[in-house]
Amino acid sequence: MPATLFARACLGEDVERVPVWLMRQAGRYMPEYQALRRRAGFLELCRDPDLAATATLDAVRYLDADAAIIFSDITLPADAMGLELSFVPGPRFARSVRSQRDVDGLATVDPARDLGFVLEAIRLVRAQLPEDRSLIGFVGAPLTLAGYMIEGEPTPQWRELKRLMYGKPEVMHALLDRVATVVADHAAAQVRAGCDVVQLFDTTAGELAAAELETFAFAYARRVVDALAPLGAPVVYFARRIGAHLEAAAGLGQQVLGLDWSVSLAEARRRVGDRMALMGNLDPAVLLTHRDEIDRRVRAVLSQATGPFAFNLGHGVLPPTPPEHARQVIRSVKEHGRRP
Ligand code: 1CP
Repeated sequence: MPATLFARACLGEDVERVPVWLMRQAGRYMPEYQALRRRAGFLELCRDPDLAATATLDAVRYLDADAAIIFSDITLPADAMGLELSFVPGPRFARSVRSQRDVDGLATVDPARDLGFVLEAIRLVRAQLPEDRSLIGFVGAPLTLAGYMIEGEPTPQWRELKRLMYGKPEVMHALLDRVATVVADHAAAQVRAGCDVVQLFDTTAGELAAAELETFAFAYARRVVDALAPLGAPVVYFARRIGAHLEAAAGLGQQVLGLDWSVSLAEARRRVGDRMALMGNLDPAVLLTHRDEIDRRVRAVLSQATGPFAFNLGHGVLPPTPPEHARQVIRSVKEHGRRP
């Protein structure tokens, strides 16, 4: 199968148009998704390959995006490790991990056995997705997934994560080591099942103090990138609020650095050099305005983007976004993102 527009941009090739997809493109802003959710809970959707494939395909078809992203969640591998996940409506684990005993009690994960529903959904999507669209597999980066496992649920300040990191660094490393193995295996299995690009979500990395980033975030993300390298699928490393550490965040061996709106693409390009592909970074709140404003802001992002680039939002589509506005982003990028 020839590489898609998005995969080629990820690999740093000159492409005829800037490719575009949207983080959380299969989510609550879409009426089709809301209809699926009336039939099934979020976890049921994730665990039913037919429904997960439908959610994935509905979004890419509605938007006419250059990539589909498999409908799943970063927290599922932690459920497979035995933490018992529920969504209420955000993720919550019945148990959290705060001691060496807790780490020792984590189950080992075989992706085919324990997360086979994700792999089956990938195969179903692949069978129906046009060949010129990418199918993106994803995992949480070790720090971000470990953060949820320590806290048990999303928290604003990640206090338990930091208490463990500063207070018992050896336990933190033991946990990150286990998580890195699980997410690397899961990501590799997604590529083997049919994904041609992998995204590593390190949403929480930007919360760490500068002195801790390399040791607790980047070193483990690099392990996942290294494990994927032999498979040949480009890897996007996405982090939030990482503007102060762009050079380091670009140095994980990945092909693409995904950015939020806290740093301009022009500055990012100056600091990471010409070769690394960038992805981002429109503020998703722009989609709450109106179509002319969206078009103007898309052009502003495009005008800053030199070198290998894929358009995205700086974080997920917000649930109150009018669906037509999400579609406007794609349309504007296709109209204004042609390159000579
Ligand atoms: O229907 C619902 O109420 C569930 C909403 C929802 C959806 C659609 C959640 C809950 N997760 C998802 C799917 C999801 N999650 C995708 C699917 C594909 C797509 O992008 O279309 C992806 C890539 C994720 C990744 C994810 N989940 C991240 C990393 C990226 C990010 O948004 O920061 C994180 C941190 C999660 C955890 C999570 N899942 C859901 C919630 C509410 C949370 C907590 C964090 C948050 O509020 O975003």
